[in-house]
Amino acid sequence: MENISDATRQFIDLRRHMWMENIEVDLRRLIWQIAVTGKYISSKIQESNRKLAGFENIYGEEQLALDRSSDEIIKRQLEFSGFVSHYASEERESIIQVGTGNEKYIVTADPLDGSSLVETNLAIGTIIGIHSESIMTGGDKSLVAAMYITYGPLITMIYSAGNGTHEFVLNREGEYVLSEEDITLEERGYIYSIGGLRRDWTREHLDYVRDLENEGYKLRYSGGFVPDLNQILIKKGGVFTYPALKNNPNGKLRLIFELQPMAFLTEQAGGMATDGRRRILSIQPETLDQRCPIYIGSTYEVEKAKTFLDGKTTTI
Ligand code: AFP
Repeated sequence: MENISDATRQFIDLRRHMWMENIEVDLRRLIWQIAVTGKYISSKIQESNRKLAGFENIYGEEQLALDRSSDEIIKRQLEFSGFVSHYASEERESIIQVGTGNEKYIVTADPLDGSSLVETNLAIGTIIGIHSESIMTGGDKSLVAAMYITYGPLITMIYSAGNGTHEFVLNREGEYVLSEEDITLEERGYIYSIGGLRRDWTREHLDYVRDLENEGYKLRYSGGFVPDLNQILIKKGGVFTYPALKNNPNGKLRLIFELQPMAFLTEQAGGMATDGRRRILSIQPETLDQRCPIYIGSTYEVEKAKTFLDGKTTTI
């Protein structure tokens, strides 16, 4: 969309922006319906008690009541959507039918990523993928849109339907208004956000991190994928990585629920997302809960990782 003045920009809400972007009407409505769940989930976070729910999610992790209630909020919204046939959630063992089964879209969600941070009052988020076909075919084939909602000092929502990545902020009136259009990463940045324990890193990854440190990169890591990547998008550069570990070659983050949507948004912002070698969106999932190493952010840092992981570059 042609450059718009800041004065005009603040009056462009999410629905108007998607209309101006000529996004297909059912997809516009679905993105808006999902964005609205951010308000309900935010209310849950505000009122949440600090007790654990006492039940486990399918990965055997103790989960907060918030994970479950956030998942239920999204599921209920999708059941009444009219555009969604199936829903797959990080909090559920299998994909579930939420419509008649003939609707246009399949939605994936990490309903509340970083929920272990709630008690520390750090920012957390919801990650959404919107697919037009089976979610087991790979992001390049199935993903038509992606979004995340960040619950921080402000509630912000970033979406892409394949024509750039755009940020909205939830205002006092409860409307998502455009705050940044066509987010575009620089070729490189100066932030690195690195997960996993140093002692568990491979030699190649350790050499990569040391090289970034020698170049003066600043460490920014909160333990929440959504705010940690959001910082890189909003600061226009840098890299987030949760690598393959010595004792866990697939790392920690989930390909379908976390990495595919974030890779879609980052590529739409001119960045890259790989497992160290392959584009995330080119990887065909083998299982619903498949984990995958991730290097995501501006091109310089992600391409640099590949040279280290291929053993072509080392720090002597
Ligand atoms: P939780 O959802 O269990 O808090 O995990 C958050 C997360 O999946 C992702 O958001 C972070 O980037 C990553 O785990 C942090 O993992 P570490 O705690 O091992 O650093």
